[in-house]
Amino acid sequence: MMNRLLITGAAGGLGTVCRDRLKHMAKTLRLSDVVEMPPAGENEEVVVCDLGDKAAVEELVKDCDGIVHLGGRSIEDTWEVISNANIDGVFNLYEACRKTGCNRVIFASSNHAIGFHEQSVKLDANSVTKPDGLYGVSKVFGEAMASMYWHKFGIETACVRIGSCFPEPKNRRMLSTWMSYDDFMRLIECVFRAPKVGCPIIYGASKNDASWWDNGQVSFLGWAPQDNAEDFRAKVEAEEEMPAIDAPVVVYQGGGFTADGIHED
Ligand code: NAI
Ligand code: 15L
Repeated sequence: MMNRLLITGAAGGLGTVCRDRLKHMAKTLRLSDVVEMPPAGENEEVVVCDLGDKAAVEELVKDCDGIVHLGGRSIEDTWEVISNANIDGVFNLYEACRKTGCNRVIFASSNHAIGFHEQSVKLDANSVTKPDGLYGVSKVFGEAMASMYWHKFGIETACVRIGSCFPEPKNRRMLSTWMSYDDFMRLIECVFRAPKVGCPIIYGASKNDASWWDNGQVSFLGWAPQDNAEDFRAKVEAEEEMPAIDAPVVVYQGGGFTADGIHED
C-alpha cells in the first residue's frame, strides 16, 4: 500500500471511477482537477489545480508515491487548450516528479496516438505512432516525455493507450477498442504492484475478440483483462446503423477523430 496516490483529472469520467475504486491502493488519495469536485471524504485530499500552473503542480505532486495521470483535454480542441493541459501540463508533472522524487506514473495516453493506422493492421508496442489530430499529437508527446524521464531520471511510467473506457461499448468500433472499468482498475493495480515497470506502451483494451492490439510485450505486468466487448455485439449492432464501407469510423483505428479538422477559436 502506498502512502499517498495522486489522481489527476479526478472530476472526470475515469477520475470519478478511480476515486471510488482505488481507495485500497493508498493510505491517502490526493484528488486533483481544474474544476471543483465533491469535498474530501475519509482518507482523501482534494486539490483544485490547473496542470498548466508549474508551481501549483510541483506543490501537488509533493509527498506522493505514485500518480494516475488522467487530467487533461480528453478530446480534440484548439492548440491553446491542448497545449496548456496536455503539453505544458505533462512537462510540469514530470518536472514535479523529478524534483520531489515521485517515481511511478500511469499516463493516460490514447488510441488517438496511433489513430491513422487502418483497422486491418495489428499493432504492438513497437508500432509507429500515427496521431490523428492535435489531441493525438499531445499523447505522443506525453509518451515521449515519459520515455525521456525514464531513461534520464529513472521515473517509471506505464503509458496506457486507452481505447474506449466506458461502461459499455457504444458502437461497432468500440467492439475492438473497449476497455471495461474493471479491466482498467486491474491494470492500475498491476502497475503499482509490479516490482519493476520501466516505461512500457500498453494498449488499454479488454480481452476483445475483435481487438487490433497485441500486449504481448507487457505480459511481465501480470495484467489479464477479463471482459470482452463481444458480449455487447448484438446490442451494438441493433442500435447503430451500418456505416458506409469507406467511412473513417470503419477504416481507421482512431475512427471519427481522423476526419476532424484543426480547431480554431
Ligand atoms: P474527462 O474529460 O472526463 O476527464 C479529464 C479531466 O481532466 C476533466 O475532469 C478535466 O476537468 C480535467 N482537466 C482538463 N484540463 C485540465 C487542466 N488544465 N488542469 C487540470 N485538469 C484538467 O476524460 P476521461 O474520459 O475521464 O479520460 C481521462 C484521461 O484518459 C484523459 O487524459 C483522456 O485523454 C484519457 N483517455 C480516455 C479515454 C476514455 O475512453 N475515457 C480513451 C483514451 C484516453
Ligand atoms: C479518447 O481518447 C477519448 O478521451 C475518449 O473520450 C474516446 O473518444 C476514446 O478516445 C475513443 O477513441 O473512443
